Amino acid sequence: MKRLLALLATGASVVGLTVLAGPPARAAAGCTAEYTITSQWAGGFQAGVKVTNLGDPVSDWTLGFAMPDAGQKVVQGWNATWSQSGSTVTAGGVDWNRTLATGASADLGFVGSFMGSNPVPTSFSLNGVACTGSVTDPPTDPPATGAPTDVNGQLHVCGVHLCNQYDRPIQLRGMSTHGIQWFGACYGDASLDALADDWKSDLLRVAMYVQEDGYETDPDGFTRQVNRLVDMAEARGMYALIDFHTLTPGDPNYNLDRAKTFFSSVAARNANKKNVIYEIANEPNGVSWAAVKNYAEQVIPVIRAADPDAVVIVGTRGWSSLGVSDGANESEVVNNPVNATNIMYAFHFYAASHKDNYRATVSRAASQLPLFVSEFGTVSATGGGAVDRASSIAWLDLLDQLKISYANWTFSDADEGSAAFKPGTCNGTDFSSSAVLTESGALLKSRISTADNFPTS
Ligand code: IDC
Repeated sequence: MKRLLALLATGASVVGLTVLAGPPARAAAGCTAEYTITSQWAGGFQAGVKVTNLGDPVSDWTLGFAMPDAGQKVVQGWNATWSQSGSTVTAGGVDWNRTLATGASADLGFVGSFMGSNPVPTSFSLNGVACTGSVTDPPTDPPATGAPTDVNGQLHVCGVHLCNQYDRPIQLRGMSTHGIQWFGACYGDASLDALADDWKSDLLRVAMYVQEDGYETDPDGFTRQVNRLVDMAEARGMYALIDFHTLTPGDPNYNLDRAKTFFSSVAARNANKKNVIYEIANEPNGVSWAAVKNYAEQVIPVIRAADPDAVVIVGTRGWSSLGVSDGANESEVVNNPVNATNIMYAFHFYAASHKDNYRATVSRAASQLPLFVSEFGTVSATGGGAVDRASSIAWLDLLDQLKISYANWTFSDADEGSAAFKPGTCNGTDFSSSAVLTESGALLKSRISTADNFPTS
């Protein structure tokens, strides 16, 4: 069952209303609702609502609001059970956000039909009590023109979001290389032109394996290759995510000295660039969060000493699953965060293997931790098998809704389902036609190449 999607036919009347217990009689109540139109097109729009409970904790909730025009309909919503009667919209909590502590928020969203001339709903209420505070108007900025790095400049973390030079949340959408020790032929001028110009990718993740014939075999050579790709991304206006691709062994401390050597070098060399983000450990596995945190707290100061203002991404337990693949969850990070600022936590998923419970974790964790999906696949966790379209789309919709940045595994012609190009493509010169794309590549290109929505003020 797709718990994230509550489908409503356009024009439906009340469907699936949850019966709700309101707050106890004299309980303090109150809320804020932040409404943001995340994108719009002819005939429709997508909106997010962040509702924050300002009153006593609630164990169940209903959000109500009025569409400004009864012609506006919720077509498909997520992270709540949605219904609509006339212009009145009702959203009820679902398993993973039903309980809201004082000060806690739930992020919901929906696709609506027909924008109308007045796009801002009114009369937000939580369990019948009117919400005060901000209702965010849709962004009035003209669509930003220019390359992603030109529009956004130096990035930083603000709250749980990745923010641009205007201190506004943004989402970066892009692709990860495969192991650069194997697929160098895929990262030349022509393929990166296609990534920037045709795919309109915002970022390139540079996956530098440490083992498996990677960095440990030739530190200087791999450092040069990474720097070359940083420059190629910069020349095309894309962010570059430098991924220290630890995988086996899973304890990043095994590579601590290598990490210090590598990051002190690349951070010094790229300190003045605005397009670099550092990812210090791809996928810790078979290791405790405490050990990962210890590693991070030794590597981050090395980066800061050379490049003080760059965003750093920290891998998480259980192959960067926030611990879920080890039977844990995000609370171990929430309760024991890395002692550093301007950092985000990695969350990785493979859509055919990781579904509702992983999405529920991300939905929950996203209001507490800055998350960056620095790697994900549309297939199984082996990197192969069939594309799981439904799960991939549910994931991508959720990431868009939450403004979580992502990089897809892989921008390569590897002979496996996760690769974007058909085998042999990187020996040729065509990286632009649809003929060279796999099913995964076609899906990702269609998602990444849509217009960005970067605020400019
Ligand atoms: C896979 C590659 C595959 C390679 C294998 C071992 O797709 O060609 O043989 O690594 O190096 C990850 C890892 C990523 C994996 C990917 C798919 O970060 O290195 O790539 N995956 O298995 N985590 C979950 C899945």
